[in-house]
Parts: sequence; C-alpha cells; structure tokens
Amino acid sequence: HKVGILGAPLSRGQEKEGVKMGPDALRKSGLLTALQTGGYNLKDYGNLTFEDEPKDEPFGIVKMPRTVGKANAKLFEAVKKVKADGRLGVILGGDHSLAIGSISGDAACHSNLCVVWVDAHADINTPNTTPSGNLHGQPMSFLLKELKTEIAGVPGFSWLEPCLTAKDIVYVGLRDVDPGEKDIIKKLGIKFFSMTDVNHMGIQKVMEMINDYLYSRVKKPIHLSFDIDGFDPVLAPATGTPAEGGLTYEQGIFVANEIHKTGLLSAIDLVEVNPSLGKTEEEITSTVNSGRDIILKALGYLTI
Ligand code: DIR
Ligand code: MN
Ligand code: MN
Ligand code: MN
Repeated sequence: HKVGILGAPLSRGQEKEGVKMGPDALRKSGLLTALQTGGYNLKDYGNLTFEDEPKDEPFGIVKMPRTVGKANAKLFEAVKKVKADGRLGVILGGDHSLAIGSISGDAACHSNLCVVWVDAHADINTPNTTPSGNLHGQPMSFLLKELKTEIAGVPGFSWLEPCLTAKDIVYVGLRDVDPGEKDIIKKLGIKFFSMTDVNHMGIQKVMEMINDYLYSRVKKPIHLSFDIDGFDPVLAPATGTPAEGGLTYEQGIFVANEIHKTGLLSAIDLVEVNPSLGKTEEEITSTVNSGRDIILKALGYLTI
C-alpha cells in the first residue's frame, strides 16, 4: 500500500487549544515506524501550518469562520496532492472542522466518494442551528449539497463546493445529537447507527448493514472520518467533548478492520485527540494509542 501521512493541527473549530498537539502525539505513538516495519510505502507530508486571520469576527454566532475556512482551503489542496500522488491519505487532527477540507480534497479525486463518520456527535449543525458556534460541530453541513443554501455567505468558505449527498454518508456511534441536527438527519434521510443501535444489534450487524447500504452494490471509495470521542471516555478521555456510553476498543477496531477488508479505503481522518486534556499520563497514552490503532487497523496492519 502507498500511504501519505498529513498532520492538520487545526484548533479553531472549537475552543480547546491542545487539540493542535494531536498530530505530533499520534506521530510519537509509533504510527510511522509501525507502518514502515509493516512494509508500507510511506510518505510523510509533514504538518500543515495554520494562522489566525486578523479581525475574524463571528458570522452570526459562528466563531473564527475566516481562520477555519482558510485552514480548510489549505488542507483541501494538500489532500488533493496526496491523492494525486496515488496514496491513501491519513489526516491527523486537529479538530473535526478539518473534515471540510479533507473530504472535499478526497472527493475532488473520487466523484463517487462515500463517508463513514464515527463520532458521538453528528457534526451537522448549520450556522443557523449551531448552539455553540463552534465549526467542529458543523462540517457535515458544509459538505452536503442539500444544505448548500444554509451555509451561503459564511466568510472564508468561498472556495468550497459541497461534494456529498445525504445518501453517501453513514454515521456510527451517535449519542449526543442536538435537536436541530436530529431534524436535518430526519429530513434528509441520513443513515445512522446510534450507540443504542450498536448495543441492540451488535457492531457486526451494523457493519454488514453499512456494507449493503453504502458500497456493496457499486464499489465506491470510502473516506473514514473517525472522531476519537466515538470511543467511550474510559478508553479515550483526552478529548474536548467526551460523551458517556461510547464504542469499546474492540468495537472501534472492528469498524476499522471491516473498512480495511473492503479494499476501498481512500483516506482516513483521526480527529479530536487533545493530549492536554488527559488528567494522567495513562489517560493521554490510552487516547493516543486507541487512535493510532484505528489508523493501523484501517490500513490492514497486523498487530499479531
Ligand atoms: C455540539 C457538539 N453538537 C456542537 N459538537 C461536537 O457544538 O455543535 N462535535 N462536540 O464533535
Ligand atoms: Mn464528536
Ligand atoms: Mn466530530
Ligand atoms: Mn491490505
């Protein structure tokens, strides 16, 4: 496999600075050496650098729109480059607003891209429904063609053309979804498997249904966008918005392995690892290593 690693220390999609240390923490976990030892053809594209835009006034209550927009434009170009080089993209975050640039860049090379979004949250608030104003709770609304009118006029995003339709995406692990998000998911008929669904039918059945729904009929490249808060906080506490009752280590690894087995993975985002929010060294290590293992599994790296 040809793999491209790209660090995206974006933090302005939410309010906890430490998430910009995510990429380096994941690098230090032995991710790259494992892949090299495993015989992968690896290229490290380094970490992008992002700067705050001057006078970045809120748009309505949406915070830092120009800064997040410009960072995503840069990431969009960088991911396009990784894909043009014929590599599977591994994007290390950074907060989840980076999915706007990452998925747009991936879709620019694969018009039929589909997305598996693992998260406690749906991240589909619009600038009109967002309760927090944080852009990491909104990336999906910037990516969906159906919601194009909802994001009109947000400064910093004039470069963006929505690349997905509602039927191209599936959620796994939802358990903290805002009322406005529920309305959108229902209205657009977006497929989701909440933690309640996972607990009732089992992760194996869930992945079978995702397979049937998304890519079994017509083979489509898959973008896996994995928010570390999809995991239970017992396992991954060092993250900005933890939510009780999440995926176990084994369930997360199962998701990653099922996606690997399709042979269709195009790129993976691993986001919201915030080392500064670990209360102990053990909490940091557990969070970072869980993220590292998701990436390794999705790439088919054998741990035995
Ligand atoms: C909440 C939290 N739905 C918001 N979102 C988070 O701010 O829109 N996304 N934490 O990861
Ligand atoms: Mn989340
Ligand atoms: Mn998220
Ligand atoms: Mn393989």
